[in-house]
Amino acid sequence: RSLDNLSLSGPDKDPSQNEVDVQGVKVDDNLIKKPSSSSQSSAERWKNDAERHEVGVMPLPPDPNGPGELGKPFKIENPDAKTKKVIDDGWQKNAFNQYVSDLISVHRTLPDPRDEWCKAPNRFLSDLPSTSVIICFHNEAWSILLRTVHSVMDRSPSHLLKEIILVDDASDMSHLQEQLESYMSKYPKVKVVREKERAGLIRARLTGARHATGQVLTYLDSHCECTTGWLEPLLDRIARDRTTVVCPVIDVIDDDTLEYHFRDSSGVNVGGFDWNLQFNWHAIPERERKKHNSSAEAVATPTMAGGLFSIDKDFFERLGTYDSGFDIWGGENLELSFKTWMCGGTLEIVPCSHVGHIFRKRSPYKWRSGVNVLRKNSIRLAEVWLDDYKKYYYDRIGHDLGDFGDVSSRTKLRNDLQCKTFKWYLDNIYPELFIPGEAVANGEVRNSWSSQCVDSAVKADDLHKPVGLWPCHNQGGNQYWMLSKEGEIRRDEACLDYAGSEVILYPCHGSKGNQFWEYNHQTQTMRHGSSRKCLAIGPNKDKLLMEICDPTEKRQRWKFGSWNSE
Ligand code: LR7
Ligand code: MN
Repeated sequence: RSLDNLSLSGPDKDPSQNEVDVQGVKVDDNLIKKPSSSSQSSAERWKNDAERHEVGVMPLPPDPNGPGELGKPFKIENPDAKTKKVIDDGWQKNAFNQYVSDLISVHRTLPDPRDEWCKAPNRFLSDLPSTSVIICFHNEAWSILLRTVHSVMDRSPSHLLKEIILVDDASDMSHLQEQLESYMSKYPKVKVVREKERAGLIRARLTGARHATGQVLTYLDSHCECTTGWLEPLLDRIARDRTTVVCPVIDVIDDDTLEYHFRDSSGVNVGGFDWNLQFNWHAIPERERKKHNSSAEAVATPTMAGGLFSIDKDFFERLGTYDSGFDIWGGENLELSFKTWMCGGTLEIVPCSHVGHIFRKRSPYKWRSGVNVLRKNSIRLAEVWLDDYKKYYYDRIGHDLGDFGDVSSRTKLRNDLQCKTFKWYLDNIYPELFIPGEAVANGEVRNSWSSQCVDSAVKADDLHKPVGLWPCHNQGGNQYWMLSKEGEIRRDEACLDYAGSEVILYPCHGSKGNQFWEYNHQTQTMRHGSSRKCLAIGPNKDKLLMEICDPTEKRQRWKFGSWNSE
């Protein structure tokens, strides 16, 4: 059998016709499973099907009763040793369960996630611009990439989908090198573009944009699934105003079972960021909620997550696309968010549009060695867009900027476009953000007797856990704290909190009580609000304690990095 006479049976074809999808090269016929016969359950059909994975992935034909259909979870129960090894390899390579993905049809069905509001007649303009969908990837799993592409083709109105541009960012996985063109040649709308050398996500996206012929660019990560009606609501917002940049609601596809978790309109979040220049999610603020009659209407968002959005091609160019000095990954989402708002546009999340994304817990691919790529990207971002506020980011990274390259052309762009200030952006678009300059004191919280500093990361995983201690290092990071006017000791949205047992990190609530700390400059003690006890370090210098205040006790003496003038 040669590859040429095998073709994929799309959803338009009758799945019962005995056609088998094979893209593996060294395929033994015995290993190819035929589409399900009614007597066999899908679970049985694929159980311990480890061999299939060793010969490369063959996309499965549609099967209404197959695993993962309707977005349901698929679990491999009690795999034998051989299968377990294949599962582990898949995790290792991709940081998600590739084995499970390989057993789910690349055309699997998903429920329609849309709010009734979205389905009203004439909800969207009838004359919408067409879009080029651009998907960049570096070493993406075959079945995951195909499912992304098919979900676009299967669920986008043909006249709105100008093309799909796959930008291969110098992958070395053999399925991507050897089988991509032959597979995609069956789909005239799909174009494959190759980077000769690793360009990084951001420059790969720019390559995609150069090849695009649609009026609107739509970017997706390479492990996504688009749901019914995802495209029209995005294009509608852009058709009404070319300077509106839009993101779908990003639903979670489970990294282990590939279950599709829908987020209904009431659970929609908007994007923010913290002073590490890291993106984060928030509930829609009241000021924005009040503007809408239905929770399905598009909402303004201060920032975008980065991977999934549509933008008018001309507007993207007017904004100077991305900073091509950004390497590999990161920072580009905030750059585009800030300049969209500051240079005359609007950024929105569109609850009628849902796209699933596999969130990974680690990055599976190689980064450049020897440079902190993300930090360098963020410094370029801060230099160009943050005005004086950049110092708050630099406080976090210990003011060590290193060589971040030349940003003069980006600064010129900002001046030429006469964009508004970052202060305008914070006051008008993101008033919820805590501004470190409004803190009473900031920097390290040092125990004067031991030279230990309060030290904790404040990621979601660190909340509700005891606050740590570490020798003071004077580099910001996990030792950077702020004493707010309200008496909180905080970093971003995490506050030191004491409820009678240990001093922990807790989301700031703004109502004093367990998060209220009162510093006494004379005695250097830090008295806690509700308990009236004082913060101390244990005699072994290894943990925080709360003790009856005693100004003669050296273990209760603390110093803040610096005090802001009042
Ligand atoms: O060198 C590279 N070349 C690439 O083409 C590195 C990565 N890539 C591709 C990669 O194959 C993937 O398709 O770039 C895409 C994004 O990388 P991921 O999926 O490893 O990272 P992520 O999902 O955490 O990425 C989020 O942040 C990135 C950097 O800022 C990009 O903006 C991603 O597009 C973005 N993803 C999303 O917004 C989806 C929702 C995640 C959240 C929050
Ligand atoms: Mn991703």
